[in-house]
Amino acid sequence: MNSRLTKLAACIMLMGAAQLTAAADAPASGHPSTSDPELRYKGAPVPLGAETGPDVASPKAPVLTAEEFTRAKQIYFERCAGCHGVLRKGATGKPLTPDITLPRGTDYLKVFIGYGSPGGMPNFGTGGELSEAEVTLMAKFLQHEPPQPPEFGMKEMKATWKVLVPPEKRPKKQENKYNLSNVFSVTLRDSGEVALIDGDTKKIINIVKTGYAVHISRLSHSGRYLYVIGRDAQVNLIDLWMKTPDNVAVIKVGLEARSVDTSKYKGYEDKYAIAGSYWPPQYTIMNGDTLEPIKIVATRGYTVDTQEYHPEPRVASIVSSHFHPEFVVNVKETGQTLMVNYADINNLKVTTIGTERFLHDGGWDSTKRYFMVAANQRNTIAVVDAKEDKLVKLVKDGVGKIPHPGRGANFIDPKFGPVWATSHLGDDSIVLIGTDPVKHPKQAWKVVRKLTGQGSGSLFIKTHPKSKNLWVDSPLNPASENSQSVAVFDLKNLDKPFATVKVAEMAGLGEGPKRVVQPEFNRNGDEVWFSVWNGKTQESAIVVIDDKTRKLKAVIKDKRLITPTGKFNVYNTQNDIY
Ligand code: DHE
Repeated sequence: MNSRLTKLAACIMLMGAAQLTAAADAPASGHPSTSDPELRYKGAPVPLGAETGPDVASPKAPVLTAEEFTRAKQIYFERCAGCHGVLRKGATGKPLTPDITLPRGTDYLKVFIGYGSPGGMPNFGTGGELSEAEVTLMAKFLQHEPPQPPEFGMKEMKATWKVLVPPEKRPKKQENKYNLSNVFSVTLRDSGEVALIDGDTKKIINIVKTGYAVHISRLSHSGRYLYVIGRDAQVNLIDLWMKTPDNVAVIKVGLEARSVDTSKYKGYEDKYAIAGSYWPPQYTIMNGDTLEPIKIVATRGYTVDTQEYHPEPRVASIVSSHFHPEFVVNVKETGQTLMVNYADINNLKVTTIGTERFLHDGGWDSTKRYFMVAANQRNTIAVVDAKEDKLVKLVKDGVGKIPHPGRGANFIDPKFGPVWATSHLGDDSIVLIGTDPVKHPKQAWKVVRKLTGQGSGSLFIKTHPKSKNLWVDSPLNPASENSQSVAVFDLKNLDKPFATVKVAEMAGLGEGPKRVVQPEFNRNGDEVWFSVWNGKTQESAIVVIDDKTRKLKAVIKDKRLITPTGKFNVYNTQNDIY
């Protein structure tokens, strides 16, 4: 960059990201003080192709050739959309629509992109991720109208839908000898597969092809069917009764997605599946055993607080109610929790509960009546009553920075009774929230205790009704001694500091980041499994710890275990045990 730009850079650095925000009425949380772990987490590529269009050349913006447009779109989806949104309306990052970017102009934007900002924007230029020409290209591109990816309706879904083994040709009973309740579905993030691992023998049963950058697995009520969703919105249905469990149906429900679940209410067991997508912003209800799409519902609408229209509110976590025939669908950018009643899909009843913006992940309390969902950029846990279909409380006091529970952890605090706990991406705290309004009304929906963990960058926390331990990971902590180990707390004595278990070291791997991620218990609750998540071309492993002794029990290594991350034990996932 030339000296004029360097001066401008210094000036903008001083002004900070607030300048970009001011005009835009951006989310109050915005970028300020975005930490390294957060950026690492949010900055993942969005699986939309450069062909996504159509392109709209804005007359006032700098001219771009068709080739430049294509290249810029690709860079945008790979590097920017995860934070700023596909339509640049602002998600966890600032809005970047032409009404904001055009008045700023190319030079200003070049500095921002090139040097980053104290508010959390990475320095794509000086950091070496983009060349100077690419920085200039992006600065110009951002002044044009955002190209909108195509919608994805019934016609498009049906074109991708395949029933590989029709229900009548499937096994009538379990045709293998596996103890299915102790099988684990392990996300192999960068190979677009899941590994089905026998929890008893620790042997791989099958490696099943799924969608791109596969994300989570969920179980049907019976435990027979496994549903897997990829970031490319591909849902795979795996029949665990087959001699070798494998895919029996597949569909794409959009262009980008993260969540899937199945109907669990009495009378509807295994009947429906639901998948939420990031793009288009919608959810799709499907037949449980074929994935045939039945109903698509858009989530575009108004934000809970300022009542502003949001064109791209993504569907985050989805869970299945045990109190009504309902799915609990959490819409991120608008902060609406939808109780979608599937009893009569043609006359769909949806109760819209205004909760808080930036809903992400969450789980049930131990009674499975209250859903605890993190509004992560608002440092809030929203508590939704699935029996009354009402918001109970927005827990804010005492919650740390960017709560990230996964599904959280339920246990009995010796002093305060039943609690649900979450760790945080943005700080080292673990907060315990009282969940028993009947016997412990004073503690209910309040942070009753704060534990101190290894550091920021935690994503998942776990215990089990039979365990006396609380396991907390910190895979995105900048220090490798923290990202490669986990903290374990004694549930009988929460005043005692945590013990460190050096999980990555136990795996005995070579080079690589070796992030230790997501504790998951086995069926009996006496083993806890961790992924040691290495680079795509490096060796990874699963480490199994004896929960009681906290000592190594087994290391599962196999060249097919490429980038293992989430693990989903059949029984615990099927029964919401965490
Ligand atoms: Fe996840 C759950 C979204 C990055 C591993 N992740 C979820 C859920 C959402 C979500 C909405 C809740 C699903 C539900 O319960 O229905 N995750 C996102 C993102 O948008 C984000 C931040 C960026 C992205 O580009 O995807 C993201 N997630 C990651 C990762 O980088 C992780 C650590 C590794 C990976 O496999 O990609 C990761 N996310 C997970 C896991 C769960 C999850 C393991 C399920 C946890 C559970 O116990 O249920």
